[in-house]
Amino acid sequence: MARWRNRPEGSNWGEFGADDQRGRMNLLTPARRLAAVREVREGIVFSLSLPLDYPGGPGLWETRSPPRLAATRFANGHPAYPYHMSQFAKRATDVVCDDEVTLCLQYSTQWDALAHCGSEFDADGNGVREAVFYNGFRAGKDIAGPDDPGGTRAHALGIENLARAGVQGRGVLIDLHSEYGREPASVGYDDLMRLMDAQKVEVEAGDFLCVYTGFADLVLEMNKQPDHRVLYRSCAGLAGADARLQRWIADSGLVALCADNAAVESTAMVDSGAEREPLLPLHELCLFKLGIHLAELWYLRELAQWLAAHERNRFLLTAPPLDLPGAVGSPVTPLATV
Ligand code: UVW
Repeated sequence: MARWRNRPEGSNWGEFGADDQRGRMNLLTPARRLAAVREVREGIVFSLSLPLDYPGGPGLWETRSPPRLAATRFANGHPAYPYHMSQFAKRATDVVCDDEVTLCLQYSTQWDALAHCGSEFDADGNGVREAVFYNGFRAGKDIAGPDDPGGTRAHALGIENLARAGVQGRGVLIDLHSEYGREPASVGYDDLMRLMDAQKVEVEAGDFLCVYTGFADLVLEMNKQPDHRVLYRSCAGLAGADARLQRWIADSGLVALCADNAAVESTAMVDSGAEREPLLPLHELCLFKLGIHLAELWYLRELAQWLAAHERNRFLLTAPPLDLPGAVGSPVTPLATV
């Protein structure tokens, strides 16, 4: 049975197949990967991750807390940290440590899976809005919460779909920090096009657009004592509610938007006068309507500086998430090779 009768206006549901769970990653073809590899000229690599215990303290979203490491334990409760192999084989000299982590998957440098954000939308055309995700997958059944049968798990649209798509392609960097510094700015279509023109940035189908705002640099400077009031009034974000920006994202063929800020888009809610509307319109457009993955809190400063100094803005990006079936996000250690 079809999963939906109505699809949201401006969405591409069904266009990559009725059961598609990869979204725009379908545009990341072998030809696009070869084009990405051709951007490697120096063999210099940049790690685009923050240490995963940043920002430090309570996360930028209330529900996210820093990673907690602990020793794994034997059945008798003894910690395996360190354990002397001589306990098992008298002559052995090995000393081994084993640990585990409680990790909020979107606390720090991360990918959002398509299961991360859906919307209240009447997909079955019965006049009632239900919680639904990209390509019509349903909350409660396909994306199950703690009170649903079997417990919390994205049975569809989980991060494993991105991991298995092979996240390696051409990154293209736009530098908003050079224009706005740390002033809060909501960057709409006109400003983005002006800056892309000035920086000679061209985005083609299959590209990963990386947005450098300086936000993660500020996070690092706060040295694990993040001042949320300052952070939420600093640096640029995309103006997610700008209809022309939305159209450009839809038409550009980009496969992902990756930023060094907390949400890619600016988080001040825009009131259009509609009775109901999304708080995060770019999340709605990308994750829910178009199957475009979002990535946040990447560390882009050194890459941005190197690219600017060499009058370049393209590179090979390698950024697979964890293949953790059923998760709605993942930490990532992206690499840019120039
Ligand atoms: C939310 O949208 C709540 O989180 P993120 O910006 O990490 O995707």
